[in-house]
Amino acid sequence: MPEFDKESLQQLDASHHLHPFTDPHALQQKGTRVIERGEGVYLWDADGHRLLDGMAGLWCVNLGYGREELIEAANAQLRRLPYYNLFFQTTHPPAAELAATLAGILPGDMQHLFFTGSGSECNDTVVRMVRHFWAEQGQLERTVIISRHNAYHGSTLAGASLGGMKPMHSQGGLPLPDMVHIDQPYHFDEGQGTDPHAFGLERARQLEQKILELGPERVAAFIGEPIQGAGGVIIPPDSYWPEIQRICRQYDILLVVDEVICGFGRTGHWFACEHYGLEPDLLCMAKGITSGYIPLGAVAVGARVARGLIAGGEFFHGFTYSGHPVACAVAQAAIEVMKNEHIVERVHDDIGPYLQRRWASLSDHPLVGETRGLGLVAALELVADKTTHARYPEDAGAGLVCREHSLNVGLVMRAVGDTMIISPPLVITHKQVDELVDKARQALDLTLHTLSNQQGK
Ligand code: PXG
Repeated sequence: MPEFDKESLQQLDASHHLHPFTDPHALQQKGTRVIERGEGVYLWDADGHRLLDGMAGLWCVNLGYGREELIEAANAQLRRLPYYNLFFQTTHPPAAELAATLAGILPGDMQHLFFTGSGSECNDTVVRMVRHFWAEQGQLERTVIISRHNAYHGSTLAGASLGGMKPMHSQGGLPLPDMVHIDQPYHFDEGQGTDPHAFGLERARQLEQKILELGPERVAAFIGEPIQGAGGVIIPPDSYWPEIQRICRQYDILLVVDEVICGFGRTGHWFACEHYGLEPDLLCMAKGITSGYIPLGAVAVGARVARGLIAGGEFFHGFTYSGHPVACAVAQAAIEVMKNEHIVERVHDDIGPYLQRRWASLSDHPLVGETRGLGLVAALELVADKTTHARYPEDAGAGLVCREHSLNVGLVMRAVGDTMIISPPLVITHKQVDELVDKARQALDLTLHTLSNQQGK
């Protein structure tokens, strides 16, 4: 049992801790859930309840909890060199070796890495990098970055601005100048009744319209998550990404893919741009790079931009913890485990298709309007009417009701509005997938019951 008293811990937390993305009033009323330990794909809370972690922490604990290889790598590096910086013509073995390892698994011509501490820092780095790149090419006007509504690119000023989350923009006067948004390729919510292929093309061609509206000479880059994660696991129609790539090439706009969630095996490839056949100029990664055990991010830079940056002299940018040796050592160990255990192949050929087949079986449930997924990420849409796909009224809070029931039956499943999403550790077994899907169905049954009672009142 835990070596702390749950109530006093909650009290300390309530008195002193400001939580990320949390309504403090709701938190005060309900109290915090205290997560105490993890093993494999399971978590235990302070009351001893076991939860199947269907979200791999926050889309990151891809190798599950308690991996000795990662813990040992951190310990060994902490003893040898717990910190040194990479500024002023210095390097250390973990950073140099990890850069080379990443260059070996990255697709296309991405052979250079810039290390950061998080996904948000990656996206801030991208903004500074692409503007610096174009300035060095003599194209000082190319400063605009085009993104999508409902994208998530982090919480720093540039990350939140590139992101397309309206509630985030409404706090603090965002987005920053020269960051603009086009519509997302969310067929279920925004393309009902249309052909998905045509819808994908229409959404991609909004990029072309925006470029022409702004003037191609003003546009530096387009950024997108291959699959939008925090926005609700939005998987674009197959026509979408090739058209985006075509438009970027035609107007000489840099293509940036944010693989903070999709990278490191989530979709059955090292990086999801391989699934979509994309050849990005820049690629952001974080989360799964260390399996979430310790913070680390990296921006991979393709040959053209790398050449420009190297020719451009000093880039006045960097973080104290860029390429932190302990984080790099853990990432190296995580990648080794992934290679030794053929995790990417397993997601592609075995456990990914199995999860998708089992997840799709939920589509017969009266509450489910659609199931979708790829590899080990999946979503389902909660609807009031299976035929028309009409949603429940917003104040019914269907997604939150379902999330609550899911936790109560022992499954961490997240709600984005009325979309339920999962992104379990990549090491999940077939039996655990069965458990996940069974628990999701129980949660759906209980949700239907709650919502029917609510409506009856
Ligand atoms: N890009 C993407 C695609 C992300 O998903 C970030 C950047 C920012 O990474 P950092 O490491 O700075 O958090 C993310 C982060 C959610 C949720 O509610 C998702 C993220 C973060 C917090 C909450 O699903 N993704």
